Amino acid sequence: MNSSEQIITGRTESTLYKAWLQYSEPDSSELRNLYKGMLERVVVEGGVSRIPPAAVRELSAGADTMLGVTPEFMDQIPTNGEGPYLWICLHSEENGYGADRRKWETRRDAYSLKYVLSAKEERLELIAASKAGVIYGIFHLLRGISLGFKPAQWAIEEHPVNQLRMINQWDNADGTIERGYSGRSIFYKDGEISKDLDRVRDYARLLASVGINAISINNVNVHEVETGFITEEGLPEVTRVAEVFRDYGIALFLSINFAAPIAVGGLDTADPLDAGVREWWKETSERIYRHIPDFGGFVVKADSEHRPGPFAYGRDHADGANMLADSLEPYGGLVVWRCFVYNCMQDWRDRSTDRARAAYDHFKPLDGKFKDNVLLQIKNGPMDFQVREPVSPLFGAMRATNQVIEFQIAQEYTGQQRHLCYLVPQWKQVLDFDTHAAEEGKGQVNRIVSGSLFGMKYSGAAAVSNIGEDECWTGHPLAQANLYGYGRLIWNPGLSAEGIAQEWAKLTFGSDREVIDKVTDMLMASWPIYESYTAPLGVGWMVVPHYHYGPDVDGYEYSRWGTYHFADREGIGVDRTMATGTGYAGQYFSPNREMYESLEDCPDELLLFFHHVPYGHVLHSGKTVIQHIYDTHFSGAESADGLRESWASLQGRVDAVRHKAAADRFAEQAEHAKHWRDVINTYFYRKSGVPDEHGRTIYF
Ligand code: GCW
Repeated sequence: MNSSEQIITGRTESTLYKAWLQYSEPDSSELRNLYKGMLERVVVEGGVSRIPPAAVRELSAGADTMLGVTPEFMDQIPTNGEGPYLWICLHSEENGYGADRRKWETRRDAYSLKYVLSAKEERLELIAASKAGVIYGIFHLLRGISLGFKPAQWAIEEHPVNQLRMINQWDNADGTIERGYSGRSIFYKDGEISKDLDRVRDYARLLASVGINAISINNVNVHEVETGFITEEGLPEVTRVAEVFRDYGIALFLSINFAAPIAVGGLDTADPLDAGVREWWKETSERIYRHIPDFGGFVVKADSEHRPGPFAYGRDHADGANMLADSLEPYGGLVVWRCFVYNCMQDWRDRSTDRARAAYDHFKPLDGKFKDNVLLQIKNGPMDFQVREPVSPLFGAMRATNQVIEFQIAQEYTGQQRHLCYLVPQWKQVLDFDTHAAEEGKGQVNRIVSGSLFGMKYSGAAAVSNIGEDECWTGHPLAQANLYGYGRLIWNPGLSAEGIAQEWAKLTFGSDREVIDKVTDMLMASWPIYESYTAPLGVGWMVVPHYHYGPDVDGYEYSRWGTYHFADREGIGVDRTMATGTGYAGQYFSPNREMYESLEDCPDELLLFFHHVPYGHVLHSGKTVIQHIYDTHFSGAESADGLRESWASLQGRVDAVRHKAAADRFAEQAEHAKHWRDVINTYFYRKSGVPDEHGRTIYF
């Protein structure tokens, strides 16, 4: 067995499985020779035992796969003076960043990579502030070699912008995954944690390679078996998973059931102010840390979509979160409390309730009431991961509360990994959005979630994963770009979506320029394409209820979920203005609130999120709303077919297995986009009676 086989513990041979860790060699023979020499001799200051075994394994596997060399690890600089070498130095606590640094300090994860050439020697230096930093540095080194970095490019000083860089699994113990589109869970089988965690280890490698440092391993809707993970019986199994992630510098979190004191604690209440309940959580945290000393903490969905929470006892979210935070505090644990709280039993006849308002209305009044180790996890938009939403107005509204942004890598409403929808441009747009919570140019969402704007103690991002047991992990082979891109973007929100796409394409498919360019273009075009043939102008929903794949324009119209478009024969859209609507626009800071309030200034792509307008309303683009709907749906379906053709043109340039896997998805997308086109166009033609200016086929 060679070292790369030891490390890729799952299916060794498949390009689908290896994702972006293919490790193809650099094109130029000069670079190959340089790096071969460098990776053959690795000097570790203080000895190889100082750096994490995962770093040693990754370096060995990467050097072997990419360059066919086996590194020799040494304690001392070679005295024979011959040839280049890699030098790794891990700062100790004393000469590093101080013994009392916080666990989630971004500087803790810092590293530098520098090329040094002198008369005496030639070496590449990796200096890291922590064990995790060594792992990140090694992955960066391997990535750079594979991307063909020249020596001069190694002048790198890195540390992440966000402390908490988290993944949320919505996996259930029965092996299903809520909103999972890539097969069954890699974590659970038959009601328990999988015996074989090899695949989980390979997942940890993928995550660490893009800088992820935290993972919650069970669904936020916590069912019976998972409620027991925090008991004496459950913890030994959870500990096995924690060990796998610990190796790669990733902290394990659990989603907990707020009613656990009743469900598994034998108490008759879960009231957060009850002394017995508080004591039970204290004992529970103590027990968890006995098994998992570096446990990250709890993720909590409470009083949301029928999950239990503090409301049942007349308490608020701060009471609930702070009780848990008290129990975790002695160990440095965190409570990640989700803000996805709204009335999911709404009456559609009631026009005064607006689901978009809910998170702000619930949480803003509690600003400053949460303990230091509580972080509020806020979905990027006020509704629920639609193809287009405004940014949640909660960002910036709370100045004294730790905040984490929540994205969904899983494409629940964006094609379920059967359609291509590269979401990094959407996330980037959200992070770049200026909330105007601070003076000109300083109120961007990314400054709020990084904690820098308000000087918060904890901060970061979390995202719902898109992986499962599929050979390619993500259903659609190109959906791997979303997982990769999430990690890269939250490590450094300054990166461009296009740069990330290019980097991913090259690492994944090798150095064929045509493949890289075409795949990058396809990724970059994919979100606008998906938007153009689905729900128009920010109105959202229009999907098959519960399932969320495919069009059903009125599917959520008369339901209890608070998700309406109000289309009638005159017009469409939700009036969320302060003047005549639900007042939601008023949750933003000026001048955003005025921009959204005004029919003239509201951006086209969000028009129907904020306003109810007649079909003849003229957009900034110069088109009427109805003609825009027809035009985008015709062109969107055509562009989806264009994606299929672009991919077909790469046949022979991408290996047959991956080509076929993605080609099947593109064929489905092209067909399904036509279905979307026709359902939406017909619906609006029937409602409005306005024909298409260009006389194209609309079925009626
Ligand atoms: O998007 C909705 C999903 C639910 C999910 C919920 C949430 C885990 O449809 O499946 O439940 O959001 O975020 O809690």
